Amino acid sequence: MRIRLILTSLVLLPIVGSIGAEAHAFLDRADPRVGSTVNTAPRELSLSFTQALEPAFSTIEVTGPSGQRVDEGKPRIDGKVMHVRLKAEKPGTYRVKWRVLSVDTHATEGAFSFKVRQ
Ligand SMILES: [Cu+2]
Repeated sequence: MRIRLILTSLVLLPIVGSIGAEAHAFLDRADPRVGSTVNTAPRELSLSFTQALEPAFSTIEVTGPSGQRVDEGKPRIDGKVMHVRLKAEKPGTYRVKWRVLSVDTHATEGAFSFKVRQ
């Protein structure tokens, strides 16, 4: 009986785990879009997540073509959306690294890039 209970919980664990994973804050869309090429250097970046964020524990780092940080000031968080102002920089590849805490207290992180056309 006891062994059977343990076995049952082992089988159930991965299922519970995957249900929890769906509730995390994952990146839903970004503006500029993930992997896109835009004509002019954006003055603001916004990331939309699948869940509301905890502003105090959600961070973003954006580096420009020269490798310097171009995010300016603290990100503004409005529910599921994070906005950050960007310093104008030259054309090239911009890299975005985000780490957020959703209201369900789960942390997620990710990175992507976009390009500004020459
Ligand atoms: Cu979660």
